[in-house]
Amino acid sequence: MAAAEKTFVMLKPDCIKRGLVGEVISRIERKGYRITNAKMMWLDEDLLRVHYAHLADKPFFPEILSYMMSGPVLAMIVEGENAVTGVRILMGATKFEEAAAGTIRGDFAMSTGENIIHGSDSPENAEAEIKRFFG
Ligand code: IDP
Ligand code: MG
Repeated sequence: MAAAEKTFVMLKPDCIKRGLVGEVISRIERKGYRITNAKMMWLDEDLLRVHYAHLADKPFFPEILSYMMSGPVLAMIVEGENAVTGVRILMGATKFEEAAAGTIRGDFAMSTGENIIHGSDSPENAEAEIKRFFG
C-alpha cells in the first residue's frame, strides 16, 4: 500500500450553518480517509488574502472574503492513500452547475461562491495549507 498522503480540508461557513458537517465528514470517512486533526476557527482577512491569493484580482474576491468570515469554518487534516486527488473527486467541480450529482458540491452547493468545502489541489499546496492553518 502506498504511503498515506495528507490533504487540507475546510468545511466552509455555509456547510456549518446548514448542518451538513456530519454528512460531509461521513462521506470522507466512508471513502476510507482518516481525519487526524480538526479545529473550529473564525478566519480573518489576513489569512484569507494569503489562502485565496490566486483569486485576489477577481471581481468576486470581496464576496469570498465576506462569505468566509460570515461564520466559523472547520479546518481538518485528512489522511489516506491519494488523499489530495481523492478528496477533490469527492468534492466535485468548483462551478456548482458543473458539479456532478453524487459529489459533495453536486449534492449540496447552492452557488459557486458558497460551495460547502475546500480541499487542497496539489500535495505542495496541501503542505503549505496545513502549515498555514495548523502551524
Ligand atoms: P476550488 O475551491 O474548487 O479549489 P478555486 O478556483 O481555488 O476553486 O476558488 C476558491 C473558491 O473561490 C471557490 O471554492 C469558491 O468559493 C470561490 N470562487 C471561485 N470561482 C468563483 C466564481 O466564479 N464566483 C464566485 N466565487 C468563486
Ligand atoms: Mg482552490
